[in-house]
Amino acid sequence: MKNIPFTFDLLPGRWIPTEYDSHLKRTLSSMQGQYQNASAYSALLEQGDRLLYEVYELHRPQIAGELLHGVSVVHPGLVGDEYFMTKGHYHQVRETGEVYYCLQGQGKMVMETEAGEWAVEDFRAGNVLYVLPKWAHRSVNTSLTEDLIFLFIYPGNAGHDYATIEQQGFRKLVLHRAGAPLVVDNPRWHGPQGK
Ligand code: PAN
Ligand code: ZN
Repeated sequence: MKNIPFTFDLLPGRWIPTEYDSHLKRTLSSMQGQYQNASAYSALLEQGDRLLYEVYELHRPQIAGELLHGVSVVHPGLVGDEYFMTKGHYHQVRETGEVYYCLQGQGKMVMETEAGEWAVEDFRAGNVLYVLPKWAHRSVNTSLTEDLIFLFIYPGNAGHDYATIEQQGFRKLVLHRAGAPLVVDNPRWHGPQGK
């Protein structure tokens, strides 16, 4: 971690920061229970623990005032008819938002709140997506051939709550139907009290 002002480059066509402190790789086995089609999930896992997405982060202190940032790459693929996607999370400190800037590819950001609202917005190269405070968010790559790549920036004190989504899932799923993404209700979604 640097303690003087610094720059790095994001180069079109490569889009991996020229400097980063950590490189996280998430594979299929870390998504147990998140895909609707459990038998498709098991069958794919038997063929190998596929790499679903990668996160390149620049480390900063995890305190209010700092801005944590980096680049994520969600690879293309399907589990049954559900696209490769990130785990998704709420921020531990609910009153913290996040800015996403799509560098390459296409996808959907699936979002919802604990108050019952939901939204699904497009990722397309060059667009900026603002995730409001209190909204859980998951990035879905809806291309079957190209990586979805984006820059993210969020407050240093945000923290991550993965457990809520691991337990209840998202209200909406994005499926590959008739050659295109389709947003449908998640039949297995249940709220905090099983609602
Ligand atoms: C992003 C995400 C990143 C990976 O940096 O953490 O894209 O997704 P998951 O955290 O859901 O695995 C972000 O939203 N940070 O707050
Ligand atoms: Zn986030």
